[in-house]
Amino acid sequence: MREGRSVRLERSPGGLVSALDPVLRARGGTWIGWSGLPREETTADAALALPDAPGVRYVDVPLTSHELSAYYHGFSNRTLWPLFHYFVGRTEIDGANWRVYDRVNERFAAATATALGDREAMVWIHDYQLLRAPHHLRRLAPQASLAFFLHVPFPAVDVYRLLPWSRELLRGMLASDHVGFHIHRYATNFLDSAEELLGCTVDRDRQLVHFDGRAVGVGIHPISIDVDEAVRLTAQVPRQPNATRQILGVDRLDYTKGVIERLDAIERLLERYPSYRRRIRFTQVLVPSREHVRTYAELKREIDERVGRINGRFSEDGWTPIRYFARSLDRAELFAAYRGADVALVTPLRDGMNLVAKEYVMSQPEGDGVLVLSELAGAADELQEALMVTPFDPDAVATALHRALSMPADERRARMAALRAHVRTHDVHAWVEGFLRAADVATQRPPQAAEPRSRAVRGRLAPWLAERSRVALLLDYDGTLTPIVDHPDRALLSPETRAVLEDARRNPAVDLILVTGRGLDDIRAKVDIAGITYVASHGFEIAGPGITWRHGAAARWEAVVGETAAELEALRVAGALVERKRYTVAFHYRGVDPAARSAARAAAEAVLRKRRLKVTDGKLVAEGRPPIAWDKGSAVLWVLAQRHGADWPAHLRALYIGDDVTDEDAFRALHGLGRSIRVGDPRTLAESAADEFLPDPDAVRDLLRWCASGASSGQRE
Ligand code: GDG
Repeated sequence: MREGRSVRLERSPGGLVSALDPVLRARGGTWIGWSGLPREETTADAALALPDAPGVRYVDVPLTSHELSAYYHGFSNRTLWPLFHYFVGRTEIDGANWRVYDRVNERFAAATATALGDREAMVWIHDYQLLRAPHHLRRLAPQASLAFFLHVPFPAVDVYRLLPWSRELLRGMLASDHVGFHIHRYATNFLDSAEELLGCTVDRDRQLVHFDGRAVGVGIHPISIDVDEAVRLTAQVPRQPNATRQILGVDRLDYTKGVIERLDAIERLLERYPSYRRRIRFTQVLVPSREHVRTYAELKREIDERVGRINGRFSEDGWTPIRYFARSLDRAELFAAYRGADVALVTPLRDGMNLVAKEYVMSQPEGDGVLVLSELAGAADELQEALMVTPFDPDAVATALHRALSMPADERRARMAALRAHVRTHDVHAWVEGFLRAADVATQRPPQAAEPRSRAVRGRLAPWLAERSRVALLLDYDGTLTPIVDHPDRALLSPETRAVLEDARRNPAVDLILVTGRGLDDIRAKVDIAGITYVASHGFEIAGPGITWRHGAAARWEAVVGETAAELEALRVAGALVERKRYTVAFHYRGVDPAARSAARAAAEAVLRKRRLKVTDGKLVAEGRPPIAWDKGSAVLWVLAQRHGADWPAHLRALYIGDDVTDEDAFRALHGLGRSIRVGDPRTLAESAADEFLPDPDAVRDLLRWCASGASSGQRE
């Protein structure tokens, strides 16, 4: 809340805050979030505190209005929210919003890393606005244990995969040690997605996903309410018998909550059962929410009109069927409304959990109220004694309402007693404890070694490889077959890797192709194994059995490249190394003092650009190459067609392994045609088109040994 230009803390409505606030107060901790106001309108306060919660620190992550609109109103609320609730038609796809979302998630992770320092604390990340935060935080604070809870549904894989960024978001969540959902169905959907979209090995008995060398726990933790608060607030309300039977709906303004459909059901009830006229009243509390999103303003207008129309149609002297509060009530007023309701109508079209249903149950100590509940709310899994309805059908809801209003007292009390017993023993404290216990177990699980990682990749590749009799292994050199070292001359094959390559070379079912940014003479001298094909100089020169080829246009740049190399050398940057190749020139700044690296890189880039060379960044190397639309991807497709015919995919599998951004061109070119593996840690890579990941050159060698030995016989694991 604004107070002048500073921020005053205020409790906001909504399930999450209602659930966590009491817990954080009881245990102490730091709450990291956004204040609710754009950065431009506030002065920054490092950490805030509430007078009645001295043990809790609140850290504000400021967001500009642009970020707010792209990250929060945009990607969170117009992309993820509708899709996760199965409103596919309302889902907006906008790459710019996605990029801001990821960046803001990174900022939340950075603020968390700062708050953590080097403490090994647990970080509990909440909800769909922060799906990428675990990914960034694992990199920034590797010592922390990360737990994630999703408050909304996780949709079925066929819906989830409509998102162009489904894989990045999954990787984001899987960077956690433990991921929690409200109900079994969401957890199953998540496991299905990890398996299908990322090819993860999933252990369904133990609810584990093997990802990135770790086993990520997946748990079912249905959120609940502060039962003590509910009991206390209920006790403050005197019980008054109602002359008019009261029906109540309480929702945040949202199309997922089914308010329009609910109003239709009320109308249907009054049409079909005229005897209820003058005898019932429906009260709808609608808490304002997301008013900046256009569709919410439209929904509000539609609800206003619908209430007006129904009241206009049925009102009689001294009686209107619908009472409507389009505002937030305070907690006491809210519980007074619950307490006085004979029927609670909780009919979301889709809802992660729905806490209103549980609050209503705890407001009925005499057990006389009836809960009508949508079977599409997560709460339906637990609150099975409610009257279940399918919320899209106003007739069915009207029928259920009639049944609720005419239900005998014995049935009402039996149902309510069972519901109350469940909620009383499954309150928010039980939720937090259950979640934290599961997260602790997940954190203590030992990490998996690199060897099983290559085994998992092998397991996924085996059936695919088995479908063809031959395989082309397309291998990058530096960082893939050899570790990255200080000087390119010192990057040599280990005897083990050399032996594996020689074995592969001898296997007639394997075609070995090396793909490198190095010049042809250089790579040939380093590898020196007869019968290998070399795609050198980023594809500008290719040679091997039966092929000697150079890119014609590239040859015309040789002189420019030479002059550029001389100019880079003339910069005389201490510690830098200029590697002059035939068609490209590389400026290595690994040896430069870290503080001076970015200036050194900028100076080199300026020279390269002046010469009109295309600049690509590798691992502490900036490379200039001719501005020709030809890269490792185009070269690889060309060489495969040369060696195996234009129809090569019909009889050959192509497997590309690389570690660098320039390899991404090949990953993209081969996408769907072959498979690709990127060497590195997917948590620290911005984006990759690779199908699989391996941690380091040792794991690559391990995989190659398996390919080299089994390819001809087809006897793979
Ligand atoms: C998300 C998921 C999931 C309501 N009106 C007032 C008011 N409230 C409080 C209620 C309740 C909370 O807001 C609403 O919780 P819900 O669970 O119904 O819904 P979402 O806000 O959509 O929350 C949901 C939840 O996260 C928790 O995981 O259940 O599925 O969508 O606690 O009491 N509070 C006050 N005045 C009101 O007028 N003070």
